[in-house]
Amino acid sequence: MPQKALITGITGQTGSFLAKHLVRAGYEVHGTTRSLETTPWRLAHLGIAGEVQLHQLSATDFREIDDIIARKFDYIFHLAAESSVATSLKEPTKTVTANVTQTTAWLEAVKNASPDCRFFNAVTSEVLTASNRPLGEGAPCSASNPYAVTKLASMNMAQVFRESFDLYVVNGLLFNHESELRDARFVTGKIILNLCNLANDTSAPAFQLGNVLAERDFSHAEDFARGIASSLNHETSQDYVFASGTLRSVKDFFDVAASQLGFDPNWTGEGTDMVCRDLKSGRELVTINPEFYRPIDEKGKVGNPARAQSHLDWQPQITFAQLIERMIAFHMNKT
Ligand code: F7E
Repeated sequence: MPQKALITGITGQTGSFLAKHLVRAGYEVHGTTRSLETTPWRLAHLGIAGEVQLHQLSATDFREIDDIIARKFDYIFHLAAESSVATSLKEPTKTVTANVTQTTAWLEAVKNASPDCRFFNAVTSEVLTASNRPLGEGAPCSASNPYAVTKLASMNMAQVFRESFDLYVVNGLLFNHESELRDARFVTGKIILNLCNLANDTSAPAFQLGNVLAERDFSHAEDFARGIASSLNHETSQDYVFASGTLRSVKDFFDVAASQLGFDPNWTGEGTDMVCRDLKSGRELVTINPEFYRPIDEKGKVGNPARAQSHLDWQPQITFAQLIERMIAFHMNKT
């Protein structure tokens, strides 16, 4: 009998890579999605749309969870969430429902109906307090936006269920993970989409970014999918940080992408007057719009994935440059 896994949010970026990993490893893979009508384009792109069983689950009403969990899974990977910080600032109440209420509903269902099922909860580096040191699992926590507040609550809830009810529950503290399946709500997807347009269309106007000096610890989501899968196969359940261990600015990401596309990016000005031009053509590539700044954009944080490396034998395999190459290849082949 194959192992049965359920991925909530299977049609998202990380859910899709995880589904592919589990399908290839021989699992029977199920997933929840908000709508069965929209085409799961990421699953189709990865060639596994026909190999997973989808179940509809609303983002606000979780009564269907009892029916879904009655199918008895060995593993549940809970990835469904409102994952954009910018959206959480506009819709905090919806974000609480999607991220806190939904996680609690799943934990409660596991406890009541399927206590042997192993449960992974996707958390975020946003809950870790910035420090000059690389951040591991025991690092102090705090939150500076609604998304982080909800993820901190969801992590605490999962820990309470693990400790109070003896459940196998893992929180994954995921630093930024990007890929060719990233959409333009996130800065990497936005940069690649717009730079590819500029490369394909010499009359395309410059685009706008916010705080390009913000720093993040970027990885490829496919690397995280392998780690997430392994985290439910360890002897004991505990939390894991997944990260590359290297800090880069948004500007670094932009510069590498622009160079890979044949531009020669050159930045001038400061703050919101920063502009990047292509030195070869003199063309303006990007300007800054304060509208895309966050009320609080924390200092860069770098992750320490030592526990995942030693317990799960996990290592990221895709470099920063390869991540960007894959994103560009995907967009250039589409256009
Ligand atoms: O912002 C800056 C922005 O929205 C990255 C999610 O997966 O990782 C992700 O959250 C940085 C921020 O991702 C624009 O101010 C500049 O400093 O791509 P982002 P995020 O907020 O880091 C964490 C770990 C998660 O858990 C989340 O789910 O880029 N930035 N200019 C911009 N950001 C956006 N979106 N758009 C801009 O134009």
